[in-house]
Amino acid sequence: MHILDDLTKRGLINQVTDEEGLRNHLDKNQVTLYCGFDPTADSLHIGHLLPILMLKRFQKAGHRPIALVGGGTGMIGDPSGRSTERQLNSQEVVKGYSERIKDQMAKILNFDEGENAAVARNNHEWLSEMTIIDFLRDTGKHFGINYMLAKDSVESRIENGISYTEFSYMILQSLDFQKLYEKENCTLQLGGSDQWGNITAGLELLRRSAAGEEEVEAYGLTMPLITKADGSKFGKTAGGAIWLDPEKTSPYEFYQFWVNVDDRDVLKFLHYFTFLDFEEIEELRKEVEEQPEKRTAQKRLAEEMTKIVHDEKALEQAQKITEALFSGDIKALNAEEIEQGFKGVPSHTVEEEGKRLVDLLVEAGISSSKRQAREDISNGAIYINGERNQETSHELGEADKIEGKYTIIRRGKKKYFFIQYK
Ligand code: 545
Repeated sequence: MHILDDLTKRGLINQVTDEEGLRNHLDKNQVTLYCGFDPTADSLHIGHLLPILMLKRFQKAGHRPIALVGGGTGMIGDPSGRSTERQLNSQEVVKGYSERIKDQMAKILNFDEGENAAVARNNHEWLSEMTIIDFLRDTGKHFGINYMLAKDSVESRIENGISYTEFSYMILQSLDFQKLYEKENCTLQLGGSDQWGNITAGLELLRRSAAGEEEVEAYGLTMPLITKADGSKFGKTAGGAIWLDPEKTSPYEFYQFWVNVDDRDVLKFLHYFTFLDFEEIEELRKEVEEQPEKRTAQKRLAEEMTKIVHDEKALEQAQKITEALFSGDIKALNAEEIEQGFKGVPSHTVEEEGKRLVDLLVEAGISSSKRQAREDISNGAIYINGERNQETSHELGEADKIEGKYTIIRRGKKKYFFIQYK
């Protein structure tokens, strides 16, 4: 299937500057394409996955993706899709973020193999070298003020105010396209729908600066904004954003995010985010219709996503934690798995050795009083690392610690508490 037909069928195309032209162009050439990511945070989150996977889809189809980190543009700030001026970060902060983001992309894209290996670029390389005089004479001349004022990103900010800094941003992104077009023969830029204005500004610069000298063939393509059936924002949970960095969102939490996707969204997300073929997605559609309670489609989505962003091992671990939490068999987990699985549950630190269980239950807020604690224990409501303990005189010892570090107390069916030691 033609890559554009595949993308259309998956619902991944929002706008293309010239679909027929791009189709022919892709048929005739190994196309070099790019998408840019400004280092505005120390990690990408799942909202950035779609464009990275899009680059990968083109790579799988034989084309050559460039992942551009905006070490230069990240110093300026894109006004697109924002109602207020950005806070500027220092050069060191932007540099640190840039490296981390590049490493994250390298985990998903193939940077080192084959003739169409993905390429990493950082626009700090050329933007930082440019002089203000060259910028205004060679590039600024091609941008009419009326054209710039009519862009959504600027127009929507006129009332609340926009600095000259952010106003100039589209010219910098355009310069990148020009640079990559000239140096890397890059002829396609991708982005989310918020990037349409910047992408078309770049195409405009390519044409104007070439004026008459050559026929410029280059294209822009944007992806849709990800929406959810319940109207809430995609990728945000009560605990915040779902990050790609395993230190910020553990692979278990990441896996769980996808397992919990609404039935009404799961097919769309399978199309958007996975490389599963349409036949398999069709099978999963039947599962959602016939046996939604099994969550087969969600589990498949969670599996694919955890493998793509983390790895096979992280997936197995996430599944193991899920299983242990479901069956209550906490002893099956090691300390690191305990950390992943119980992040966010109420926690308590025990200061001294030989603590009595009754006292711990009260101190940790598990039972409301000593009397209640004794009752909970003798009633069989208290579990230590998944095993019921009905001994009211029990003292916590080494045998109750997982790898000498943690104890998981459960009260009733599923109220968990995380105990650490000093
Ligand atoms: C810079 C220089 C270029 C081309 C593009 C850029 C970046 C672009 C932009 N993109 C967004 C972004 O978000 C922060 C990511 C890292 C924490 O601002 N001007 O950098 C997002 N982008 C991916 C998609 C997007 C967009 O990285 O395009 O739509 C989100 O899905 O918002 O030469």
